[in-house]
Amino acid sequence: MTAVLEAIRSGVVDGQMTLVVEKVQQALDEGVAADVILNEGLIAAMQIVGEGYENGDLFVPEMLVAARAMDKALAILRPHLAAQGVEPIGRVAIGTVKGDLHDIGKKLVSIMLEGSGFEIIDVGVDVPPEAFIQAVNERGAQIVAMSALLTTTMVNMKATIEALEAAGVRDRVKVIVGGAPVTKAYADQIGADGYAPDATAAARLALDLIGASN
Ligand code: B1M
Repeated sequence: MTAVLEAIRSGVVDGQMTLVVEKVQQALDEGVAADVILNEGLIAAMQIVGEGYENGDLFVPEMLVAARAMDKALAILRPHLAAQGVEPIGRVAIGTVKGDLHDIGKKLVSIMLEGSGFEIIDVGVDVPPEAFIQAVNERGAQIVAMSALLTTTMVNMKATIEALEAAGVRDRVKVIVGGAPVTKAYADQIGADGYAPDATAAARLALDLIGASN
């Protein structure tokens, strides 16, 4: 691995946003391909961060600063990736369900999904079922990803799945759910296709569901 890619990778792991932005620009100026920067720099870094979080070596604040650094780097890379014709491996509509305004976990999940190669349609917070249906029908989402942080709003995951069924699009999408009060048992009970306890696991689950995991 070249020095600049190593600097990007360790910079993201350490959450050094300014350094990462600088190094991503330097790598582009040196002619490193955007997809190489994405895969060997950013995605590799988020894998290290995700593993650290799962092992208990890193905590949410570290994940958030790493995610913020990755987010800034992706903003620089996005047009270059598009120009290179790097096709997304799938399209995910992600939102926090109706009545719920918490968005930090959703943002982390989005970044891990984007880092894994998915195109993200962020439908926001306090999202009614119709907005998820619209993202499937009009924007071709193959995965519907719902986040809920409140015991009072997680029921809206079930309502959204029912609405997807009523709209005749349930068979066309995989539904994944997560958030602090959500459990695997609850996901099974409401007929979701999968549950993930954290952002790293959500990205792995999405890859598995579309048959793209290695
Ligand atoms: Co609120 N809040 N909050 N809050 N808030 C909680 C969730 C709460 C547990 C605090 C507490 O009482 N201890 C509690 C919920 C109790 C319950 O229902 N079980 C609570 C409450 C009660 C409320 C209000 C009702 C308070 C009030 O107004 N009386 C209110 C509700 C507003 C609303 O949504 N309608 C409210 C408001 C807020 C703020 C706006 C102030 C703020 C949110 C700001 C924002 O998001 N922009 C806020 C915050 C910050 C929290 C806590 C402190 C932190 C949440 C967070 O961001 N965690 C939270 C207490 C806590 O969790 N310790 C709390 C960090 C984030 C990275 O974790 O979101 O869990 P998390 O995401 C994780 C996983 O859950 C998972 O991956 C993420 C990272 O790995 N995950 C998924 C999340 N979504 C996923 C989707 C997936 C897969 C995995 O697949 C699709």
